Parts: sequence; structure tokens; C-alpha cells
Amino acid sequence: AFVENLLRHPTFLSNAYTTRFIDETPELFEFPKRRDRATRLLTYIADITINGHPETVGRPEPHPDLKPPRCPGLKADTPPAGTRQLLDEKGPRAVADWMLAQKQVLLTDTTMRDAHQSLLATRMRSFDMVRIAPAYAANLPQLFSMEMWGGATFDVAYRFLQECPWQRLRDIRAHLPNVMTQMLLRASNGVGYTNYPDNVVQGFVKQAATSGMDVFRVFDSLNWVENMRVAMDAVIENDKVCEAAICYTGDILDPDRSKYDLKYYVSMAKALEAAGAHVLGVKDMAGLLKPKAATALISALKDEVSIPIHFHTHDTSGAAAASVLAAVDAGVDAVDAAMDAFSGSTSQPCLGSIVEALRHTERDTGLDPTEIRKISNYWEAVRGQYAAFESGLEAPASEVYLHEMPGGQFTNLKAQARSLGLEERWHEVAQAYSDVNKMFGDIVKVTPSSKVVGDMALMMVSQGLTRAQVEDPATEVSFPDSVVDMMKGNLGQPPGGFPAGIVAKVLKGEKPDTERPGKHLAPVDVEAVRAEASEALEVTLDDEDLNGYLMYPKVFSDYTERHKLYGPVRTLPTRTFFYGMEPGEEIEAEIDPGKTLEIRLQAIADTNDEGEAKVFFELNGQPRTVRIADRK
Ligand code: BTN
Ligand code: 3PY
Ligand code: ZN
Repeated sequence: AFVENLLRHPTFLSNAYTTRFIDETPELFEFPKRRDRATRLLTYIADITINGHPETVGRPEPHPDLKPPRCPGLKADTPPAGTRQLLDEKGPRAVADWMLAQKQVLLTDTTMRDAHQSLLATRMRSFDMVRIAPAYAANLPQLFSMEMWGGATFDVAYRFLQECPWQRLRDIRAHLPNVMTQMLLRASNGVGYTNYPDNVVQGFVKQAATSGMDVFRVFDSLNWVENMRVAMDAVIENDKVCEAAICYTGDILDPDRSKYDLKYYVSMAKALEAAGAHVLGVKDMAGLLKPKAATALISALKDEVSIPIHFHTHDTSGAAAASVLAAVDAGVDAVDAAMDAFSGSTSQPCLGSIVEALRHTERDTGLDPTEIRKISNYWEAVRGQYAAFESGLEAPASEVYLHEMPGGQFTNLKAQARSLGLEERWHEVAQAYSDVNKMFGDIVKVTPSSKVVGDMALMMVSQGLTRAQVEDPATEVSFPDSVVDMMKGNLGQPPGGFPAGIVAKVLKGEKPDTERPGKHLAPVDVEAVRAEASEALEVTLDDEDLNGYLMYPKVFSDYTERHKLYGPVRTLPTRTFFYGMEPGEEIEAEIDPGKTLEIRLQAIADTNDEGEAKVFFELNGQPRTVRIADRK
């Protein structure tokens, strides 16, 4: 550090120094405080213990009798071969052919991605996922895939959980060597909320493939196939499974909703097949596909396309299992479900119950119900730790057919409404959401288009504006930025375009761009960005970091700054991460494979007159004291 200071000193650099320079320049001996990882972790624990975690203060707490999650025993020492081996040895086409040749229904477990995104505002930590992965590998090796990445999990990991999403991917992959990993990719929106330059999307897909991703479910938030090709091609190029999805909205049974009818979906499916998809995803993000509609849609798709079909839905209405079983009867190849303790409501339907419903039938899934229960018991204890993030939605809601909100957005929008003081007016928000959809021309609502509709709906309710007022050219309306962005064409185009009246009003006459947004976005010089960001953050960005930074510069930078202060907090147990420690409590944190810190909180001294609290720890048996500002 001394040499670094010397080489950087202006006097030294200018050659204007004398032999007394070192003795007369005390700042050469001021080294930046680079504290070790253990000290940083103790700082974090002390801070949370004294001040509370900003996200759990004032929220419901875990039940005091909650038992720590316990993993079931492993049925095999080495995990049996599964879909991962098929993909690695024979490639994505072979996976698709194998899917078609199976009688059994193939299952994707969504617990590690969509289930907690939809139930707990995406707050599940890697700590709770990585530990159970070996039990899946050994005891449920027949699973088709494990959805565990993408969607909102990427930015929430950095932003709220203070952990690296790439590390999550690598760690789960390492502990689940036989089942394919699966992610949700918003096509040109990557895992973000707006279109990125093509080379950023391509680089992201390549990095995800390198870090351990197998199946990419690619969708576009306006169902614009043109805007899906860059992402799809990148997946195909990397020899991974390209599952291109149609997003389901409306109701094909309703003759008055003819914009999204059976013909529309079949023609989109054919376009995706022609674009090279290995698998067709039917992404029913809001859970609107009713059982009879599932029969009609899946039957038609099975007749008209020759790639396997993977059905995804949400149980917001309470009727999702009926739709899944109808899809199964119509010949669907694979379906999504969440482990029992993380199923139902805005999440996926119940995995254990679907397995039971199909048992002893010709489409028996082959999964062991006893092992499912044991793994679900683990998840039950995990969920209890996240009481602060429960949405409070206690019953199925047919209101979903009115608002058509995606399950993954529902709890987030509700939290946003709460923060604006609108929680008691939730049903008005639901009605406004539906009105905004009609005003925008009846569009697919899924991230990011769903966020735009949500922003507009919240604005209308909080300002008391009706649809008629918003559409009236004589009423001055200040639209949310996301609405302006979408009307400019920055998310692409919906079928038939946006209604001319609303575009004119939002853009005040400016002309929208109706071409593919990526066509006009200049490629990013990624090495220049790496150099700039590395210098600004004083850390060298590796390829994973760089891809995180390209998608979320501010979020990644904040994460990096906090990491310097708090260290590898991902290694702390979830209880400690959100609530700190009690005097007398002892925990372990494995900061490197085989390198474990034993941390005991001994006592907390009363806060002194300077507002500083002292927390006394024992770290691997040695006493350590941390001083922390008491901000309470
Ligand atoms: C967040 O930023 O909300 C989550 C990451 C943790 C940040 C830590 S928690 C303790 C300290 N107090 C704060 O308000 N932020 C940091
Ligand atoms: C996401 O994009 O995060 C979704 O879950 C969409 O359904
Ligand atoms: Zn979903």
C-alpha cells in the first residue's frame, strides 16, 4: 500500500521530490482501510442488530417457534443422470425430441424463481436455495428443469439481497448437476425493463450459458416476434434450449375479445417455431387460461406445431390446477408447478397435487410423492422466515379476470400501492389497471409492459383521474415516464399498434418509432465500459460483473459499494440477514468452501452520548468489538 501511495503521489510523479520527501509526506502512510471479510460481516450483523433491516422494520415477524429449515437425506450418493446430461451430450434438439417421445408429463419446479417472485416480492436468498439443491438432485432427478433465475430475481439479488445473481446461478448449478436449470428472459429487455442494444443481449445470453444456464424461456412483453429474434438466436447459437413463449392474455372463449383469439396464438406459435424455437412456451403469466380454453389452445397447438409444448400458469384465480389437467389431457408435454409450500395464490399450482392427480394414469410423472413432501417441508420452514414479505392475499380472486395482472407483478404492485397510501383502495387500482389496458388498445401485460400499465393505474387512482379525462385532449395530464417511453415505441409494438389518440396525447404530437428498438441502438463498447466502471468503483469487473453492470449500472454500483462495507453477507443465515443476532446466539458463515467463521454475539453495550453502540462478538473464539452508529 505504501508503494501504491508513493507511485500515485503528485510530487513523486512530477519528479520534484527531495531525499526528505518520504519523511515529510505523512499521507504516504495513510492506507485505505481494507477490512477483512470477517470484520465486514461483523459490521453488517452489528448494524442490523442495532438498527434493524430497512426492509423488515415494521413488518410481520417470523413466528417465534419457527424451526430452522432441515434438508431431507439423500437417496443416492451420486445424482442419477437427468435432463442436464441429455442436453450436454446430445444438444437441445435431442431434448425436444425426447420430450415429444415421453408419455409422462414433465415437470418444471418454479419454487426458486417465479414462486417467490409472486409470493414474497422476489426476496428469497441464495442461502435457502443452494442448500436444498442436492436433495433435488438425488431425490427428484426426473424433474424436467428447475426454474431458478431471471425475471425479477436478477436485479432484486443485487438491489435488496446484497448478493451476486451470477454466484447464485453457479452455486445452484454446482449442487444440481443433473437437472436442467431454467431462466426467464424478457427477450430484448434482458432481465431489465427496457430494450437493450443487441450486443448487450447477446453478451448476456452467452454469459448466462457459460455460468450454467440450460433452458431460456424467452418472451416479449408485447408478443412481438420480431423483437424476440436476437435473444432466441443467441440461445440457439450457444447450444442451449430455446423455449420461445407466447404470452396468453384475454379469453379465447369470449367472442367479444377477438383481438387475441385462437388463430392469433396459433399463428404466433408457428412464427416462433419457424424462428427456430426448440420448445414452445405457453406463458399464462396472469393465470387467465380457463380449463376449457386450455383444452382448445393446447389441442390446436399440438395439431399445428411440431415442437414440444411447455405450459406455465398462475393460481391467482384458484382454478389453475384444472387448467393444467386440461392441458395434460390435451397432450401438453411439460408443465410448471411450485413445491406445495410455495404454491397457490399468485404463484404456480401445487406440484405435489398435480403429481398425485396424475398418479396411476398413463401420464404419471414418475416423481416420488414422499420426496416431494420432504422437500416441501423444507420450503415451509424457509417461507416462514420471510413473513415480512408476505402479501396478505388470503383467498383466490376471480378479480384477476378483470385486471389481468401477472402473478409476478401482483404483490409488487400491491406494495407500491401501500407505499402511496392506496392499499385500502386496491379494488380501484384493479379497475384502473383494466381501464388503462383498454386505453392502451388491449395489450399483453407482462414485464415490462405490465409495469407501464401499473404505473399509469396508480397515477390515475392517486390523482383521481378517469379514463375519459385522460383521453380528453382538453385535459392536461402529466404521464409517467414509463408510459411516455412505451408510446415512443421503446418497448416495441403490440399487434395493430397503440391507438393513435393516446399516442398523440402522450407524445404531444411527436412521432413514435415503430421499428424494432434494437435496430437503432448503437452497440455498446463493452471493454470501454468495463474499464470505466472498474476505475470508478475501484474493483476489476469480471465478465459476470460487467454483464450485471451493463443491465443495471446504478444498481450494480450501489451493490459494489455496499459490498466493500459489509462483505459476503450472502453467507449469513436468513434470520441473521434480516434480524441480526441476540446476545448469546451463535451462527456459522461459510465464506469460502471449507472456510467457516464461527460468530457469537456476546453482549451489546448501551448506546453512549455520541450515539454509538458497542457490540461484543467472539469470532472463532477471539473477542471482537464493533462500534456502530445507533440510528434508531
Ligand atoms: C438495502 O439496501 O435495502 C438492502 C441491503 C442492505 C443494506 C444495509 S442494511 C444495514 C444498513 N442500513 C441501511 O439502511 N442500509 C444498510
Ligand atoms: C418477469 O418477467 O419477471 C415475469 O415473471 C413475467 O411473468
Ligand atoms: Zn409466471
